[in-house]
Formats: sequence, structure tokens, C-alpha cells
Amino acid sequence: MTQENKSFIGESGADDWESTDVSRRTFLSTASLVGIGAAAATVPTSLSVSGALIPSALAQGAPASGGAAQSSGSQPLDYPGKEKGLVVLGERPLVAETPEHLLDDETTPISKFFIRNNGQIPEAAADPDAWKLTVDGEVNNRLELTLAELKSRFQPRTYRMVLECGGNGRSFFQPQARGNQWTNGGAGCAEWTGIPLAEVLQAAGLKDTAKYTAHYGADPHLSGDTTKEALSRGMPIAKAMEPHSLIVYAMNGEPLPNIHGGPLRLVIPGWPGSLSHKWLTRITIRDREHDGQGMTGTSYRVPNKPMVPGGKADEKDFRILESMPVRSIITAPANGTKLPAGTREVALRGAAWAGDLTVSRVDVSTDAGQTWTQATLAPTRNRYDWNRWTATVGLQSDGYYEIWTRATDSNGRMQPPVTHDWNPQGYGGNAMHRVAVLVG
Ligand SMILES: Nc1nc2c(c(=O)[nH]1)N[C@H]1C(S)=C(S)[C@@H](COP(=O)(O)O)O[C@H]1N2
Ligand SMILES: [Mo]
Repeated sequence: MTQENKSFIGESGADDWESTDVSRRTFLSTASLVGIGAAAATVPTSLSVSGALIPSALAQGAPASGGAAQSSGSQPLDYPGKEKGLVVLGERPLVAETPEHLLDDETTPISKFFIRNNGQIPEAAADPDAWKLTVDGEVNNRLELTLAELKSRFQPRTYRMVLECGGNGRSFFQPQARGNQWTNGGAGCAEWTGIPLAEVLQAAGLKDTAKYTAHYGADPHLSGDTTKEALSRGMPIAKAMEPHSLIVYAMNGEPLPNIHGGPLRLVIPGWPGSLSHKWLTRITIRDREHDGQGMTGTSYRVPNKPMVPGGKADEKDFRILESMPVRSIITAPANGTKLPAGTREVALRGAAWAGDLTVSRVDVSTDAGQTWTQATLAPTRNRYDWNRWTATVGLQSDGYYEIWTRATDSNGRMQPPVTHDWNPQGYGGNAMHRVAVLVG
């Protein structure tokens, strides 16, 4: 070989996005170690990009940090009806995640459910039943239905389903990927009541040309510019016609709260949360892929071939992110839990889900993956529900332990130990979740 093998390491193509400066990241909030009460002196202030597996006590946020929380640090949420334990990832627009240990309920209560906005939060509707939804575009009969009419014309269904932000897990990418720095808390599993979107589209009569949906809502653009949408995403008709794709008006048996898109939203399970349009006013059926806010460039898109981390994106070679990857979390004990001296067994609880697929198994390890113990999965109630899981692990002695969880989906794909497949906006990060405990 005469060709010189040049190194690509150290080349930075990443001039088109915010920051590759890993040292700027906050890997530790003092509060996150209060439970362990140690280590402040050994905290790394910067970290090499290759140092992907730093101790979970330092790397991960719960109970209090947002992982790589940006300017806001790990600020607790102060919002009516919401637990203070939620962590604010952004104030304008308001974005807050649920630390893993607050996802310990079978069904995520509204008070603990994460919040993700792209624009402003609209005023709560004075008369929810008068809320109007328009269905137009490639349909035979344009529909204009009030919420009251929707409820009386169609038969409601209730399913417990995971809603997960497309960027969940983003904070674990190195170098930092652009966007809200979610740990694993951009997800929750609630009971959603609504009308199957398929039945409403059937009533409208899809033309042969119907290919794709386009979603519009009442939330103003962050800038206040009325010619811009805060968000407008869409999906192929086949996904829209799935029986679990719902037009939702109730959450956990209560009228859908304003902050979660009430009176009316979509819930499109398994795919990025951005398809689950809040404050839904219009669905336009299109004869081609939608090109609204959040559909183009690298938004909700991943590269067709693996990128050099931090490298420059070739946007032409990206595809739309569809099913979310398999993920499991440990919901008890919380990261940083101190256990009494002599503790030799720890009962673990968690949850696992897998986008469009199902979870085939969950395993846990206390020795960085040298040995694994299979967890017991509770059954799901319906498709797109999460599996709650339990496991008991033994500990040899007092001391510091990291507990890891990994789930495997029904295609045999397992969560990786490190976040891989770097992309500019940090989608698909589903590395194993780890919590640190200290015995004695
Ligand atoms: N109208 C509207 N719908 C929206 C959004 C938005 O900004 N505006 N954000 C989307 C995103 S990115 C996510 S992850 C979910 C979050 O829903 P939640 O705030 O109820 O948890 O709503 C989606 N629906
Ligand atoms: Mo999202």
C-alpha cells in the first residue's frame, strides 16, 4: 500500500453547531452526590472524548442533576401541579425531565410526567368541548369536529403507552450533541384516552394520493411570529392508521392538562414524542412527505452511515427517525443511595420499553457487565405499554457499587454499554442505565 493512512482524529468539522467543548459540560452536581457524601475532590473538571465510561456516580444526574445540563444547571421545576423533583432543561421554551427514580410508579402520574415544548405555552382553553379539529388535504370530506362531536361520534379507547422524546438520552453523547440535554427522563408512561386517528381519517375518506400527515397546533412560535409554526411534524399514513395512534383528550382519567396539550393532542406511541402533537387544531393529509418545522435538515433525522463524532453532517444522507430504540431504567434505588452497612442484597425496580418493538428481557449487573442477573418482567397491559421489572442482586461486601441495566428488544438488539452512532442532534442514545449505591 502506497497510500498514506492519514488520521482523522483531531480534525474538527463541527463548525456548524454550538459546542464541542467537553470541558464545559457539567458531569456532576454537588447535590447528586449528597447521598454518597464523597468524591468532590476527585471530580474531573474535564474529560477526554474517549473517556466514555466515567463512574455513574459522577456521570449521571439523579437525584438532582441534568447530566450535562447547560446554562440552567440542575434547577428544580416550579410549575403548578408538577413535582419539584423534575429537572428543568430549558426555560424558554419550558422543558423538564423526570429523573429515573421518579419514574418508579406503574403509571406515571401527571405530576411527574416530563414536559417538552418547542414554542410558547398557549392559554388554557375556556371551553374544552368547543375545541375544534380540522382534517383536510388529501381527503374526500374535509372534517371540522369539536371535541364534543369527536367524543359523541366515535368510541373512545384507553391504553397505557410510553411517550418518549426523540432526544431522550442525548446528554450521554460525546462530544455534546445539540439540543436539550436529556438523561433518561424524557419519557413517561400514562393512560391515554382518545379516539383512534384511523377512525377519524376513515370518516374523512383518504384519497389514493394520501401519503403523509402534517400536524398543526395552537402554540405560538417562541418568537411570537404568527407566520411560523412552533413545530409541525408528520408521519407516513401507515403509522397514522395503527390502532394505538390516538387523538387524546384524557390522561390518567383526567381531562388532558393544558401543559400536556389539552384539550386535544395526538399520542403516536413508539416514535419520537414530537409526532404527538399538543394543542392539536389541524391534521392535513399530504401527497408527499411533510416538510414542516422539525421535518428537515438534521431535525429528528439520523445519518445513513455512521459519522465521526463531532463531524460535519451531510444532510442529504440522513433519514427520518422512526421507531425509538430499546431502553431500560432503574427506578429504585435512586442513583447515589446510601445503604446501611452489612446490606448484602438489593431489590431493584425499573421499567423497559422498545419503540415499536417489545422487550424480550432485562438483565442487571453489579460488576460492570462481567456477570448478569435476569430481571423479572411484569406483563404489559397493551401494545406500547412499558414493562415494569424487578430483580434482586447480591453484594459481596460493603462499599461502592454500580448497578447496570440493559434491555433487549424483540429483534434481539440490546442496549449498548456506551452511547454510539453520534449524530448532530443526538438521537438514538440508549446506553445502559447505571446507578451508584454505597453500602456502609
Ligand atoms: N404543539 C406542540 N406539540 C408538541 C410539542 C410542541 O412543542 N408543540 N413538542 C413535542 C415533543 S418534542 C414532545 S417530546 C412531546 C412532549 O409531550 P409532553 O410535554 O406532554 O410530555 O410533545 C410534542 N408535541
Ligand atoms: Mo421531543
